Parts: sequence; C-alpha cells; structure tokens
Amino acid sequence: MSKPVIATVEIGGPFKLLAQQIWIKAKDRKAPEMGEAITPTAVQAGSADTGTQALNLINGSGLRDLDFDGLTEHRGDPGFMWRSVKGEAKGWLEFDLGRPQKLGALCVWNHNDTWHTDRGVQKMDVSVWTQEGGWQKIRDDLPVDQAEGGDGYDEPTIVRLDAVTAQKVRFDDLASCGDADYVGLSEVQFFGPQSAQTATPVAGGGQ
Ligand SMILES: [Ca+2]
Ligand SMILES: [Ca+2]
Repeated sequence: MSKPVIATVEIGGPFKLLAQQIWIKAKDRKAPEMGEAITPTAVQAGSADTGTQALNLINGSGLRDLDFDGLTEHRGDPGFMWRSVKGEAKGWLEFDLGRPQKLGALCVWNHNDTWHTDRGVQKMDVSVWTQEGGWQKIRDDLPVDQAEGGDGYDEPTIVRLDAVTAQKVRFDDLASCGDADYVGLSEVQFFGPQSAQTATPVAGGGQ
C-alpha cells in the first residue's frame, strides 16, 4: 500500500507538540476487492472510555464515501471510534460473528482522531475461535498502519486470511502507536473469501 508522507506540520499546543501528517495519494485508486461482508453480532472490549464504546467498531459509524470516489472514508471524530479507558493502553477486543464463518480478509481502520492517531494500534495478536478447535492464534504482532487523522482516511489496513473458519475473533496484546494512556481503533470489517478462494476445483475424472 502506498502512503507517501511528504510533510509533517507541527503546531505548538499548550502542553505538547501535536503533529498532523499530510498524505499524497495516487490518482485512480480503486477499492480493494473483498469477499462478502460479514457483520459481527457483538463486540466486547477490555475497557471503553466514555462516549467511545466498542460498538462503534462494528456499526459502520463514521464510515462514508464523503468525496464520492468509490473509496470509503472514516471520519476523524473520536465519537465514531472505540478507545480504551485512560491507563489501559494494552487492551483487547473480541468480535462474535454469530456462527462459524470462513474469513478471507479483515479490514482494520485505525484510531483516526485527528490529533491523536498515536492512540491507534501499532501491533496486535489475532486469534480465532471455533467450538471444535478452541482458540488459535493466527497472527502474532500483526502491524497495523497508523491512521491519517481527519476526514480523508480511506486506506485502512487489510489483513488477508486464507479462508480460516472463525466464530469469534480476538485482538489482544494491543500496543499503541505511542500514546502511553490510550489505545483505540475506528472500525473493523470482516469479509468472506473472494469467489476464487471458495471455488471448488472441478472434479477430476476422465472422459
Ligand atoms: Ca466507527
Ligand atoms: Ca472516498
């Protein structure tokens, strides 16, 4: 994924320096191809700060194609995001998909609070659960791209999965992008395998 940073503007705040990155994006970008969307039935978080409940991760809050270019943006207002309570910067999240589902990809929108993208997730472990198999860790220290901050954030981190079956998905051992007090995300989307991944091979057999 190309995200060239060409400039960092630093503005002196009363207590610390706040930095907002500026992104230059290629023209003619297209939305990545995804399988069928899977909507979780529930989400739990280790903690949630006031006004930033974990439900904001699965209800599409703050997601919209604001500039009509076919790519969805997540807005920069933290009221559309999940954030831990202060002092819980090593959080966890658990998503319930309702029933066993094959996963082709996760789409992780990092914490996009305009002046606090450092509250995003820098890395995390990902595990899946099924009744038969119990918990299985499928990614260790998975890196997540820091959000852009602001209303133009349209390049989430896409995690391709090999049609692994999951009824629940857990993110844990979260590490923030630098903020010592909080960790958060904006939205997490789940997708089934793309048709090429599910296509059953043509049965063999001679003529
Ligand atoms: Ca959201
Ligand atoms: Ca857009």
